[in-house]
Amino acid sequence: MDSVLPHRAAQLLGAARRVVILTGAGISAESGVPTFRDDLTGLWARFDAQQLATAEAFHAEPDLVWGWYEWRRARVRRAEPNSGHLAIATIESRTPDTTVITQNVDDLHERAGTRAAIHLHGSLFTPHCVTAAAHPATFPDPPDGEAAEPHEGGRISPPRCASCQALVRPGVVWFGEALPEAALTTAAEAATTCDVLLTIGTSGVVYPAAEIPRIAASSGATVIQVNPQPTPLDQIAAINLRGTATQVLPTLVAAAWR
Ligand code: BJW
Repeated sequence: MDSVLPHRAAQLLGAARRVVILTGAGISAESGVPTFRDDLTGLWARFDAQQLATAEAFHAEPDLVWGWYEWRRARVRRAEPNSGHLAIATIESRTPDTTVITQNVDDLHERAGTRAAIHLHGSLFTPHCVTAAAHPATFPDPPDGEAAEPHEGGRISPPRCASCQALVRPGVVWFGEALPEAALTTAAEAATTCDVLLTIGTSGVVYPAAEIPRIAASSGATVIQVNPQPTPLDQIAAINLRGTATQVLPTLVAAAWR
């Protein structure tokens, strides 16, 4: 991490009245939740996440796709928020006009104390049936413990909707599907009016989420990026902090409110 820019980033963050924080899979990586564009591990390495996360894949092979999501749901239940998630909750407590927007389908922001994260891509924990009515589905959590988890690469039949008997699908947004309208509108409005936007752990290649930092930059906000790797957002970020979420965020927050 550059030694001058973190100081400037901390000054800007500490002085900001309105903050937007956009997170991607990288914020949860150090909690043991794999990022989306890393290679899948073990048996899942035979598949491409971008191909599994589609309605077409679910309709063609519902057991395969549901099995993948059940495996991920169990893995997230076992994960704990990391110091990056906790630092974000601290920013909210210091700057009440903070909006946390996440592309993640896990619940680690909530478990770290974030009050109302906007989930642009839905949640692993809100399955619903495939019909237009989208009846919510409830079914038991998988049993606790790694040994009891759905096994990697395993196929599991999705349940049927209690109301209409249609297949139940994960409550996430797949490619080609519309994002929840209210969530997207609120996120875009917050980006238009913030002083500082922190973008953390996202590759910045999936739209319309990748538009959010661009909206903030073109509305006059300072964009600060936290990512160990370069991304297309480097060009619009005023400050690029090259490090992982747990390396950068606790230090940044401590320096902002020293
Ligand atoms: C660390 C780290 C550490 C690692 N610390 N950092 C404009 C242009 C081009 C295409 C489009 C466009 N507008 C729309 C599109 C099409 C498409 C799209 O964007 N395609 C592109 C890929 C080309 N978008 C859509 O289809 C969207 N829908 C849509 O536009 O609908 C229009 C419509 C309107 C009205 C009616 C109908 C339709 C939907 C997008 C949905 C995305 N869904 C997914 C799956 C969710 C469910 C699931 O999880 O299974 O969301 S795809 C996947 O990508 C997932 C993620 O949320 C999303 C973003 O990924 P993310 O979070 O950035 O993760 P990674 O893995 O890519 O990156 C991790 C980063 O972390 C890396 O940079 C690492 O370096 C970093 N990192 N360790 C900090 N410790």
